[in-house]
Amino acid sequence: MVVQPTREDKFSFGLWTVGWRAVDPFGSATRAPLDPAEAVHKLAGLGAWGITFHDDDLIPFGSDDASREQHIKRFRTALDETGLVVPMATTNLFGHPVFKEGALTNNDRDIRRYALRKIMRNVDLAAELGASTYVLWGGREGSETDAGKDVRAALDRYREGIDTVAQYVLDQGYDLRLALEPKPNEPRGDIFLPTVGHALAFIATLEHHEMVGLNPEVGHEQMAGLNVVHGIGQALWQGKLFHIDLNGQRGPRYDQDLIFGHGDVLSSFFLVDLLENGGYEGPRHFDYKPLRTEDFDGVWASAAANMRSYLLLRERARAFRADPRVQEALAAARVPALAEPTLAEGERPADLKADRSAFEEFDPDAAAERGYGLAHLSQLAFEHLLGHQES
Ligand code: GLT
Ligand code: MN
Ligand code: MN
Repeated sequence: MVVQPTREDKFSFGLWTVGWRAVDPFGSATRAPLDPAEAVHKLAGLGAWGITFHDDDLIPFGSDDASREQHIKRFRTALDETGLVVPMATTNLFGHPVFKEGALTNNDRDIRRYALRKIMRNVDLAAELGASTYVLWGGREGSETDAGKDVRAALDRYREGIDTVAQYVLDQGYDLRLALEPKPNEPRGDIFLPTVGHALAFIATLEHHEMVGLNPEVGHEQMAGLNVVHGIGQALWQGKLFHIDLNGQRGPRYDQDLIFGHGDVLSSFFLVDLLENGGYEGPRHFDYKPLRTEDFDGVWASAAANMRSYLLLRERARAFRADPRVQEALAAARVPALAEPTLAEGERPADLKADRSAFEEFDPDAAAERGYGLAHLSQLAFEHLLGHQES
């Protein structure tokens, strides 16, 4: 099988991913800056479909209006030359020291107002470039000490901030939806909206909740020790999977941003299976960091690797679903039966109470003897993942 991504696969990359210069808390950059126009050309050449950016990735912080226009123009030209699209954009609300205590939840009101203006300016650019999703990752929204932050007031301000951005989008008539990205920690000791679940609960309180969803990141859920397939499954179930950041992570530790598939492989397999069969039609966006050891050849090899991982996992997931032994095992485990409502149509609680077969005549000990065959089923998944099919 030849593994070659195409535009139809909807693979996209953040400018900050391939452009990461590999500065870490212990060492300086190992790579030179990457020209955004070159990133566009290289990614298009590898078969990617889209590119995303923070305002400051494209236009260095503090640029005057004339050079801002120049940067945008160069980028636009590269997009036109390659046909790459901009499906999503976001704001850097974490890099500059002004955001050290937060952006939308900073204790200082003037900084919160500045953060909103910074978002609004890049929302304009996102709309101009045709983006349909605007991501908000609150990396600096949080604290290291519980003494210095009133959590309830912070959530009031967070809600006010998101409501204000949503209102701005509506007032401008932009065709944009907002996607919040949860993360448990790093760079803050503890970040607000740490998981998919926290973010979903928060969104329900928003004025324009219908236009706000999620951009979950694989590694961020795993940093919290959670099952990312369940988190993303719930986001899908609630109609809130607006976008996704695919990458790899090895359990609860610092944010590794590994190549997709290079963390928990089995979980990546089930995640691809879910995305492909769960009705998600948005971008397959990679938010990873090329290893610090790599030169630019390694950067492009790693960008290609993300797409290859996805395509290979998709292939394996398809083979898994198509295998008659798997279908048999799924039926034996009664997986399809879970789709059947527990109560009959029109059945009331009183009817259930009157159904003697459900309780008085039900034999729990006999029912407890049924096996589900999950050892067999999960081994079939594992073997398909390894490319093995019993002949
Ligand atoms: C930052 C973070 C990512 C977010 C980006 C969006 S920036 O690199 O680690 O997870 O998706 O702001
Ligand atoms: Mn990350
Ligand atoms: Mn991310």
